[in-house]
Amino acid sequence: MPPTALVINPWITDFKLYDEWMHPLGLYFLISLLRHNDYSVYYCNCLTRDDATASHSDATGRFVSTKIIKPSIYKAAHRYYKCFGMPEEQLTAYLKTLPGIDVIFIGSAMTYWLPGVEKTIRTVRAVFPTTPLVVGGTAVRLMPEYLQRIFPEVQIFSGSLFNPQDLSLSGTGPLRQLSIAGWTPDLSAVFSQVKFAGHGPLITSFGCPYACSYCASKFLFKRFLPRPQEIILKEFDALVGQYHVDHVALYDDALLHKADEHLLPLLDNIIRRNYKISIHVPNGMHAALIAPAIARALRAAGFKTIRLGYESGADIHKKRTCNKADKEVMRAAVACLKNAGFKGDEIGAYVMAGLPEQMLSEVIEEMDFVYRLGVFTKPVFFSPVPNTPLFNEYTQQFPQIISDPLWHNDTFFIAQLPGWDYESVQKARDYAKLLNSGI
Ligand code: B12
Ligand code: SF4
Repeated sequence: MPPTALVINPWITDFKLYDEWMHPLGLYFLISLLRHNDYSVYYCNCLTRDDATASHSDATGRFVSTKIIKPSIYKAAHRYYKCFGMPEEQLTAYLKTLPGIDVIFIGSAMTYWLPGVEKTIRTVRAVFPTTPLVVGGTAVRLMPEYLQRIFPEVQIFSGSLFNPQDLSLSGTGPLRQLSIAGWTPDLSAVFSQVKFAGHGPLITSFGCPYACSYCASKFLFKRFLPRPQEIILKEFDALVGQYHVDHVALYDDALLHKADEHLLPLLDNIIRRNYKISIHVPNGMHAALIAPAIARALRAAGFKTIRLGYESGADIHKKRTCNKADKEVMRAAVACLKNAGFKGDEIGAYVMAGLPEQMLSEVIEEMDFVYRLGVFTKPVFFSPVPNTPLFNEYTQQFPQIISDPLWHNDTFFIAQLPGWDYESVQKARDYAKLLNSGI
């Protein structure tokens, strides 16, 4: 009998959550590795979509959710706090249908969603009290000690599956027995276990050569690593051809890095396939790397959502971040995209709020600038991410961020900064909405 594993995408606890092409990509790689090691895998996605809310134009939508008690530190926020995903009884009932399970794996994403992981572990433990349980993913990589303190018997995996050393150093538990020898991290076969809500994920590279002060990319992936083209295309063909996904989201940190060697040849192949699908890039792209040939290829390949990482054009903040894009660079990038045929409402620029000493008036100015470019303004409220320089800087002012992941919540943290409160955050949100209605 092959060993059996249960892989769970946990609940998310937050004020808001919208399914803009969300997938637990790390768990898909884990399933691929488990299958390579002859495991028979059960996959449970707690994040059930509310089908009635699906958008026909881009397959985004809401998740099923339940209002829950707000943690006391959030009491000043006049918003509901929710648990996103299937009701607890549904998960328990599902778990009870399973045969003997040898090992359980649970993922994690944002650090401030860790209470959702905690709730998932408790629910799973009520049905499987002694089965070995491993938790991995971005949040535990960034903050391994938080769950370990609550669940000393759970194995916390703070490494990468692609690194054999991380697996071999992971104690004596089930991970140590997994072998990556001969493993091709190819998700096309794993997709048979995914229930798609009209959209699918694709990642063409890991890591990023830049080092923005607010971003953990360098900590999570030491260097930029493109994936083999034939595997990406195999996954793309599976998503579109086999699973009839009309919307594909790209998860790369640095999609345009070395585009001549990597993205452009890939897009050539995608264009040749002539699929009638839309491609979305929810992460900010590097505006400085948008060139006419790239913009034309993105257009021809069916890209419909383009996001540019602008953050702030103000000198004081540019120096403190990584000077990704100034106003001139943004103007040139938007002109290039528009010349290639993109409309203003297909392009968005991320404007960051919550940088040290930044005031609402500056954020409003940045938004006005983006509006004048004729593209959507996408405000991003700073989330302090462990193992980043800006996180370290903020620990002087807010030592709580070291041990309490709830402090990292993008809705909460900014309201604690001098000059900001929940009202000013709402003003920024409303202002962006107003500007966007004119695009
Ligand atoms: C794609 C992405 C998004 C996407 C979608 C994410 C999704 N899952 O659906 C979008 C654009 C929606 C997004 C949004 C945001 N994001 Co984001 N995002 C990412 C990004 C670039 C990649 C994540 C990913 O899929 N990587 C690829 C997979 C393969 O890697 P992985 O999950 O780590 O998995 C590996 C291992 O961890 C392991 N593994 C994974 N799971 C498990 C489980 C087990 C059991 C085991 C053993 C192993 C294992 O296996 C994999 C291979 O080694 C990361 C940065 C990064 N480089 O990781 C930021 C990142 C996670 N995001 C971040 C932030 C700040 C945000 C936003 C808050 C930004 C904002 N202020 O608006 C929003 C909020 C999201 C929301 N919905 O409210 C932060 C984290 C913040 C935090 N405090 O935790 C990150 C780290 C970027 C950063 N700034 O440093 N994001
Ligand atoms: S914010 Fe973007 S450009 Fe900066 S380090 Fe992170 S992934 Fe790279």
